[in-house]
Amino acid sequence: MKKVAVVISAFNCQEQLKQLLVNLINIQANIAGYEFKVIVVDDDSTDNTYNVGYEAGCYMIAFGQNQGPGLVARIGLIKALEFQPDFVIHMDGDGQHDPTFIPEMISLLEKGADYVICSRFHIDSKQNNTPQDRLKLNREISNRLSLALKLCITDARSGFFALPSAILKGVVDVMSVERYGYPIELLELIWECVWQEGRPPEVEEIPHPANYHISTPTVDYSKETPEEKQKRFDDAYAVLDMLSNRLGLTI
Ligand SMILES: Nc1nc2c(ncn2[C@@H]2O[C@H](COP(=O)(O)OP(=O)(O)OP(=O)(O)O)[C@@H](O)[C@H]2O)c(=O)[nH]1
Ligand SMILES: [Mg+2]
Repeated sequence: MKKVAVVISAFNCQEQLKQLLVNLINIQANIAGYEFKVIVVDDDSTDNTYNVGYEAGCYMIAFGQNQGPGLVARIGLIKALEFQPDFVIHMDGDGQHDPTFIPEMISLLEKGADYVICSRFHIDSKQNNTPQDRLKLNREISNRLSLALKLCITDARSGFFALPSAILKGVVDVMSVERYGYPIELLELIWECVWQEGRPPEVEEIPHPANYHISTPTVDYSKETPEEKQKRFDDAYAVLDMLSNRLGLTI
């Protein structure tokens, strides 16, 4: 039986996480031949997020203080490898990501993909209240990265992705982005890691709805302040700058 580790980054999203875990159990029951391990990384939530994961039987990681999205994801990915899975999937616990895409992700990995992204900005992705600033940010970041790396990516910031453990092992120790934008660095690290094997990376995207109609106690896109929006922009462009310096390229 093959093993899949699912890492869920969670921050103050008790209701969304509860529903996600119910949906995940149904999906697991319908995929034969895979054993799942679900790891929830709780970024010091002040609501019942920890207990929701614990009571559903997830492996729980918690901290005494808030770490930020990039660090939380990396800690979860490192822990996932300890369970010796064949594949690792990361998703957000805030309700933006739909686990019914997991079988398709696994199927693409089985066919040899090095990285599978559920893209919220694919031409076929349904937009649900997507703020204009997110469309602009993701379009620009994804276009610039695609040009520099000769890839065809529409959502370089997606936190819903899957990869083989063998690839993750080669990159997880050097992931350095602690805040937003960590998937941009992860994609570049995978690209480098695979090219070092002497072959072009196989990156696949699955169109996934852009769910910006959700709201949690900490995420409500309709009430987001200009400062909160700016944080996403600043973090993403800081990652592009760092990668440009690292690669000696203009991204
Ligand atoms: N907002 C926030 N999310 C966190 C934090 N730590 C972990 N997370 C998790 O990080 C995930 C991604 O956060 P989002 O704010 O949705 O960021 P994003 O998906 O990269 O970008 P958008 O959805 O376009 O805003 C969420 O599921 C959170 O549970 C934190 O300190 N703040
Ligand atoms: Mg999100």
